[in-house]
Amino acid sequence: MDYEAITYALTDGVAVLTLNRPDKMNALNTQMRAEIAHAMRVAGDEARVVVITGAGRAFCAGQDLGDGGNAATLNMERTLRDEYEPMLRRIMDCPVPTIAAVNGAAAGAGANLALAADVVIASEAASFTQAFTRIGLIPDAGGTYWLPRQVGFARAMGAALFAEPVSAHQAVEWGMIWEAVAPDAFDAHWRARAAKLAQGPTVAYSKVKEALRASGQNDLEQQLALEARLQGHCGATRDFKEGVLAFLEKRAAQFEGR
Ligand code: T3D
Repeated sequence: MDYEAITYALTDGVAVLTLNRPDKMNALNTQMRAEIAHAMRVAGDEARVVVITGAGRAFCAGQDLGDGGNAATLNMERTLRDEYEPMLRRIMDCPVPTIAAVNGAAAGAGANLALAADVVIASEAASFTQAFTRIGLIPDAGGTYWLPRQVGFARAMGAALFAEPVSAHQAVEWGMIWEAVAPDAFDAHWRARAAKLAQGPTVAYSKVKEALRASGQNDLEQQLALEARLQGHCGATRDFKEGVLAFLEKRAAQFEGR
């Protein structure tokens, strides 16, 4: 597939998917959603980590409000079901770690696209805005799922009702994202984070994701059973053997990702 609304590059196991409509603050249109879903599938097959970032000064301004005709004729239920959901599922179900490298404003569905990634690293220039009620909508693209789980009910409700930008530092403080980095160090920082994950025990990372994402639905008994099953799988990998050997030999492990 030739991409128009994103760019995609794979280097040393790191797939970088860049939202690439900078003149529209990387707002999501039908084309971009399809391309993200496609690129996530490709990356899940060939990369050891996937980074989603934005070109220009914004990460993503959410739905392209000029796309698909006027507001009165939009079928938002269909768009969310047939376009947003498949895109978000590709991100959440990706077998390798995903990083949202949020370079600037993340608004509406753009904020919630970032929250669908496993790790969110933000520039201090970034902000997260549940902009939806400003235009008479509710948070979508997973926002009503992620927010209360990540930041608690009171903050989720306040963020949704007031629709004010949440700074990168506040987002860290709230537990919404992993870290905020000075703008001049941001690029090198997320690249180093991605490189570290690309050289790590890929099978274990995939099972970490499976276990943590299942924990919201499971009771303790189910979760302990899941951990035992997944650990059994990890224990059979070459990376586990290498990890233990490297520890005993007091050297850095050389993980192969299998
Ligand atoms: O269809 C459905 O299924 C519904 C789904 C809805 C999901 C949603 O995401 S609803 C929420 C949509 N998003 C927003 O309401 C956010 C709108 N944008 C902003 O709040 C701001 O643009 C930003 C905070 C992202 C950035 O602000 P700033 O001051 O840095 O830039 P700007 O001047 O506002 O925008 C620059 C250009 O990008 C401008 O175009 P122009 O005047 O230079 O030609 C602006 O119109 C355009 N732009 C920004 N956001 C969008 C957009 N164009 C289309 N859609 C956008 N969402």
